[in-house]
Amino acid sequence: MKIYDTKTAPTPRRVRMFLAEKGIDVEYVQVDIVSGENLSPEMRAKNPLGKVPILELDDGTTISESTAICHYFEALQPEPRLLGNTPVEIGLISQWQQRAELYLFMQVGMCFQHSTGYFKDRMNPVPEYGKEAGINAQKFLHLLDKHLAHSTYLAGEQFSIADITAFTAVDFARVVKIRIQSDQVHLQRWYDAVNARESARA
Ligand SMILES: N[C@@H](CCC(=O)N[C@@H](CS)C(=O)NCC(=O)O)C(=O)O
Repeated sequence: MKIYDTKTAPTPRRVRMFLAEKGIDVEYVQVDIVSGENLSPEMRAKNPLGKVPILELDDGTTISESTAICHYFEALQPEPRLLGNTPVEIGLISQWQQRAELYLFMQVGMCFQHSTGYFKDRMNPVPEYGKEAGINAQKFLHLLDKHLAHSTYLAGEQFSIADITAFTAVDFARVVKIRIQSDQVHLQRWYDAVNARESARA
């Protein structure tokens, strides 16, 4: 199996970090998204949306969408569990994963794409939308800081996929000058703990 990856992009990093937590080694094939290699007919045959990451199995099956790839690997090798074990864990992790995805990761991504014009060769950037998305991301960081005052990780005492999604979003947010504020001490404590994990280097 192999994963089509872009080392500098935040979404594929989520999968690399997930696999590093599980100790799973996979062959990575680098795709140059700046030049649009991801939009070639060959890559669109693997993912019609023309996005990375893409997991390609030995029988040719392709799975894209980073969380779907993570679900595949959790089923293949359940331990250490990053999607939860008990019904309550699964529910809470899924809740925080979706919140981190929709209200943080996506907002940071929209802020980046619409305020920098990085992909202006393939989309129509709307700077006002980018600005609003950045404000939304900052609001969610504020909410997370309050939540993390009484929770070790996003979904409780257990590190999970939700932490990976939020952590990679916070790191990438620096590109658009969104940073953890000096008074967000609980968020900073959580960030430092996740950043100290070996998987954060993946
Ligand atoms: N929802 C998708 C998002 C994938 C995505 O947007 N990937 C970006 C890199 S972070 C990409 O391939 N961008 C290239 C482009 O839009 O042309 C996932 O979770 O995998």
